[in-house]
Amino acid sequence: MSIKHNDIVFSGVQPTGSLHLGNYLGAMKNFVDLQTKMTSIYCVVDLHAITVFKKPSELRDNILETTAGFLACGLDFKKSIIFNQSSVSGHSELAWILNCIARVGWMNRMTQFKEKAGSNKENASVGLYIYPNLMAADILLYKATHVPVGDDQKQHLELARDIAQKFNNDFNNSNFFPLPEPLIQKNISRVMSLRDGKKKMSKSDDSEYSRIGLDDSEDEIKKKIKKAKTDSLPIPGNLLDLKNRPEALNLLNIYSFLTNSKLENTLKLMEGKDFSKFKNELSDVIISTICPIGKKNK
Ligand code: AQP
Repeated sequence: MSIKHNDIVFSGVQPTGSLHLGNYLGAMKNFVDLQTKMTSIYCVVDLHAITVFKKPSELRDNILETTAGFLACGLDFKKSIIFNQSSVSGHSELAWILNCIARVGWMNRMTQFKEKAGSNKENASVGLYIYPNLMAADILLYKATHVPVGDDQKQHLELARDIAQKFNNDFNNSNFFPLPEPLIQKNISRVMSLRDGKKKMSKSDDSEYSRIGLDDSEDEIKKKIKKAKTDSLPIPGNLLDLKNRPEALNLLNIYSFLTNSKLENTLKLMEGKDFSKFKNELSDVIISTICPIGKKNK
């Protein structure tokens, strides 16, 4: 990536629960790397968190916990701007203007709304439906050029670009908003649930066993990895044989990313092993990455 002097990075994390391995590998790790390369703005996006009802006391605790998680992961307030979204009224003000730019047809294509609203769309909040416009406002308010996010946010980033482009066209000012570029980790863009390899790891999943929390103890990590869903087949030697084995692929992907090796090389190294042995090694590499963060957070 070539960096220009006026590049600005922006990203946000919802205070909806404790940060997990997916948040860290998909987003936070990139936040930390970028803070020494360009002007960096990171936000705890509490207005996004209230699109689904939250008890005010729980929300307050989660805002503090997410901010502490930012610092424990390595964000440094001397290098990055770190703040809470609702303390800057410009986010909501620009969101309203962008609500008038975005088209209903565009919103109807957003897959995350369909997933989060589930079968009871009529009962979902309007906020959940137009959440991507607030996300566009978060980014465009600072004229950010780069947005580090997990792969699940790619569609929302594309929408932010469409909104910026339409605004620039409507008001005859082709450079008013830059078109923000997503920065998505190449080798691990989406960490999946430990209980279901087709669902992403998520803070709001009912099962604690679906995710590794950044403040989990060594014992908790070992227990969760031991219980992680796999299948009865041993580890294959090539990528093709991982097809239709999403849980196996997820664990092998996490191991490869954390050991800085290509998935193909991990498969060569682990070929023929059964998952119980591999899981011990996986626990060890997760513990050595995650536990130092958890200790800083205490
Ligand atoms: N499983 C994941 N793999 C890779 N990246 C992920 N991110 C989230 N889950 C994964 C990235 O983390 C950043 C912050 O996400 P967020 O907490 O603001 O919202 P989210 O994507 O909705 O995350 P959750 O954990 O699923 O929260 P809930 O359960 O509250 O909806 C984003 O860059 C996201 O891509």
